[in-house]
Formats: sequence, structure tokens, C-alpha cells
Amino acid sequence: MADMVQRIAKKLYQGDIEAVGELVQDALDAGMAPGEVLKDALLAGMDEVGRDFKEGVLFVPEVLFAARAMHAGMDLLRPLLADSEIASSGKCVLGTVKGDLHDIGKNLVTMMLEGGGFEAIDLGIDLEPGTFVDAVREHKPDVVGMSALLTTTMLQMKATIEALEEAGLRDSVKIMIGGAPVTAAFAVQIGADAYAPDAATAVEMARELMA
Ligand code: B1M
Repeated sequence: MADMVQRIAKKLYQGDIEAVGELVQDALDAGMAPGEVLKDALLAGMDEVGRDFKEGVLFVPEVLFAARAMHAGMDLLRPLLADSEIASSGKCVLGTVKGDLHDIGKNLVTMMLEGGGFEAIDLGIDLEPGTFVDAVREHKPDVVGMSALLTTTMLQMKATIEALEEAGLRDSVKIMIGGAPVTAAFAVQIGADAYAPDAATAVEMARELMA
């Protein structure tokens, strides 16, 4: 079984979507518990992808392929996992703020969060502050994530936090922000709880926010 786990994690790291699907099915056929395949093979593999992405060993395309391979494995496991086994690390809603159409980084963060065991609900791009407010009411997330790539739109992060305050929802969530022009100092300035410079750190920060 240990060999099988390592092979799945290795193929996931390589972004081999087909092989991950086949190997996960083989592991299940061999009697491995779905929860074990998830934790020991898929999540462990994605953790390694996250580490190497952060250290500059892997780049965006490789991470996207690994995330897709993760999805291929998850598609097989999801129907088999008991609710307790699939219990997520936490729930995040995230999106790109009003006026901003950039979504590559946000998509990567979403996929890495899913790879890290979070339930990640992607709200899309060009989101009015009110859309975040509605999403918090509807999904009751632990973390709200905002992405901005423009110096002009990053100010919408502040507007969104204010909208959450006005709706009386600010204290029910943790807020994480990111995107090329965003900094840790800006996060403090606008009252966000966390800033992540990249998708791998976003997973680490989300875990810290849950702690
Ligand atoms: Co635009 N664009 N763009 N663009 N674009 C930039 C951002 C820019 C820096 C290019 C430049 O001039 N050098 C510049 C912004 C300048 C500024 O504000 N200071 C710019 C501009 C000006 C514009 C337009 C205004 C151009 C125009 O029309 N005149 C226009 C604006 C449209 C709009 O949004 N309203 C525009 C349009 C576009 C395209 C549509 C053509 C396209 C976007 C396609 C898409 O996203 N679907 C595009 C692109 C691709 C870029 C660049 C080239 C690449 C962005 C990207 O995807 N990077 C970008 C230049 C650059 O960054 N080199 C540029 C890869 C991605 C993986 O990185 O998004 O930084 P990034 O995400 C990282 C981290 O930031 C972090 O993790 C990610 C992964 O590690 N992160 C988070 C991101 N979100 C996070 C959230 C978190 C945590 C971490 O928590 C929730």
C-alpha cells in the first residue's frame, strides 16, 4: 500500500491526470480506504507541490496540472467518502474584486485551497462588495478571500471589508487578501486578517486562520 500511495503522490506531482485516475482506482480496488487515499496520497502530494511552487522549483503551469490531477482523483473518491472522512479543513469563498477581471492567480489559489483540503467556493471576477456579503450570508464560510491585480481595484478590498462590517458579518469570517500589487502592510491598513503572496502561502495562511 505504501508503494501505491507514493506512486499516486508522484504522478500527482507530475500532473499526470490519467495516471492519477488509474492509480486511485487501483488503490481502491486493492482495498485501500478512500480517506487514506485522500490524505496520504492526494493531499500529501499537493502539499509537496505547494512547497516546491513556493520555492520556485515548480511554476504556474505545473501547479495547474497537478491541481487537475488532484481533481481526477477526487472525482473517484468523493462518492465513496463518508461525510466524516471528507470533513474539510474549512470553508472559503473567494473572488476577484469589483472592476478587476484578472483570475489566473485567484483560480490557482482556489485550486490549491481545494488541494489543501478546504472547501473553496469561487465567486468569480469583478465582484461588487455586496456579492461577497451575499456569499457570506449564503455559504457561512470561515474565510473570505479577495484577489486584485490592479492598483486601482485593490481599494475595492477595503470597500468590501466595510460592506461586511455594515452588514454585521465582519466578525463571523477571517479575511485573506492577495494579488500582485497587494502587500502585508496594505492588509493591515485595510483591516484584513491575512495576506498571502502566492497560492501555496494562501493555503498555509488559511490553515493558520482556522487554528
Ligand atoms: Co492585466 N495587468 N490588465 N491582464 N495583466 C497586469 C496585472 C499588469 C501588472 C501588467 C503591466 O502593466 N505590467 C497591469 C496592472 C498595473 C497596475 O495596476 N499597477 C495590468 C493592466 C494595466 C491591465 C489592463 C488595465 C490593461 C488594459 O486594458 N489597458 C486590463 C484590466 C482589465 C481589468 O481587470 N479590468 C488588463 C487585462 C488583462 C487580461 C484580460 C489581458 C489578462 C487577464 C486574463 C485573466 O486573468 N483571465 C491580463 C494579464 C494576464 C496580466 C498579467 C500579464 C499576468 C497576471 C497573471 O495572471 N499572473 C499581469 C502582469 C504580471 O503580473 N506580470 C497584468 C499570473 C498569476 C498566477 O499571478 O495573479 O499575481 P497573480 O497571482 C498570484 C499571487 O498574486 C497570489 O497567488 C497567485 C499564485 O501564486 N494571489 C493571491 C493572487 N490572488 C490571491 C488571493 C489570495 C492569496 C494570494 O487570497 C485570497
